[in-house]
Amino acid sequence: MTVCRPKLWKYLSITLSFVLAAQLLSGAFSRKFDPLAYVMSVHQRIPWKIWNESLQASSETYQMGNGAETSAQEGTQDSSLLSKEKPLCPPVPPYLAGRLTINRTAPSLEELERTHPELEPGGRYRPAECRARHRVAIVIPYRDRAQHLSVFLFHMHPVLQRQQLDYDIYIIEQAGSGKFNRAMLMNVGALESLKQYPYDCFIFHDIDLLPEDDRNLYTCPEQPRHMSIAVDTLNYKLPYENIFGGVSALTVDQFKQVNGFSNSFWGWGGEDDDMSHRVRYYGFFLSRYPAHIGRYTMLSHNKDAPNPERFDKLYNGEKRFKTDGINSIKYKVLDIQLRRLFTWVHVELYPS
Ligand SMILES: *[C@@H]1O[C@H](CO)[C@@H](O)[C@H](O)[C@H]1NC(C)=O
Ligand SMILES: [Mn+2]
Repeated sequence: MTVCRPKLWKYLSITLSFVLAAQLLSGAFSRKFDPLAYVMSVHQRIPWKIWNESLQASSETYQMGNGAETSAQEGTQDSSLLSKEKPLCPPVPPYLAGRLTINRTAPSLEELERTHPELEPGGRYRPAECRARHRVAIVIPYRDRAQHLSVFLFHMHPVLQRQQLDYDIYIIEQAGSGKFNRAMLMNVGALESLKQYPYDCFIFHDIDLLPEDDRNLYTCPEQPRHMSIAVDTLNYKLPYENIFGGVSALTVDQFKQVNGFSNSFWGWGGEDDDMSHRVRYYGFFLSRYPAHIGRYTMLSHNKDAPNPERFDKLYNGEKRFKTDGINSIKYKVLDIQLRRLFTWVHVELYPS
């Protein structure tokens, strides 16, 4: 007995440590990987963190940092004379205001045009002081919302300019009085904007949503980014986890990989959830800024009748991802105008 006891302890401790190790390992593997939490913890916190730092940084440090960055970038980036003269813009713009007040009484479009001499024809803007890091097409599906248009432009141009983006706003207006097809209009906006300029990404934007915080950066996302997280009319709460409607950002490559939006959602609803499926089906995941940054005010309007077919379309959507999208869209551009504050695309949509 006395000889056995140390052996018994040895066996016991070995067995125990095996059990413990196995438990730890299985625990690590069985825990569900939550890509959203991952992005929030690693990538999406970065803008907020740098913002805190940039609050303390003076404009001199911003310029110094910038100069160093440019000299390293030169030669590898494009070699045009213009881009060599300008430093690359800082990762976090120094002009941000943080929380914004929403002004729902905008001047008329004519008046607004006079206050934006900095815009090139078609509403194009690039920062004068530096080379933008992101070329962004803001794509807005549109019909019968003249009262929202001026409020939106009044609010958005200053925000996007403080964010030092190379951007343009595309108002994609559906012709006729047939059922509205938001998703097709966004496909058209993406395709038509790329004919004009080599954008890096698209931000698909409902015209009735206004960001309440300019730290909500309209930059190109690493993973498809849902931006309208906390909307005032929804008590600033995310209604469900995989929502992708309202305001969302995709790079040109991501958009092409998922074949754009479905063309088969006529009437209100469903197309954004279909896009959410597409994005995850093709191996991307949804990213989001923190909820206190992704806040929006929604302008009021009469709600359209929901499309009763949307659930069926959603349910069998996966079968159509490869055949229903930018590779099958049918539309005709009736007019395209470079207006002072935006590029206007008037388009007729056809079922495909
Ligand atoms: C909202 O904008 C209008 C038009 O520019 C201006 O007259 C008004 O003072 C603004 N209201 C507030 C509360 O800032
Ligand atoms: Mn709406």
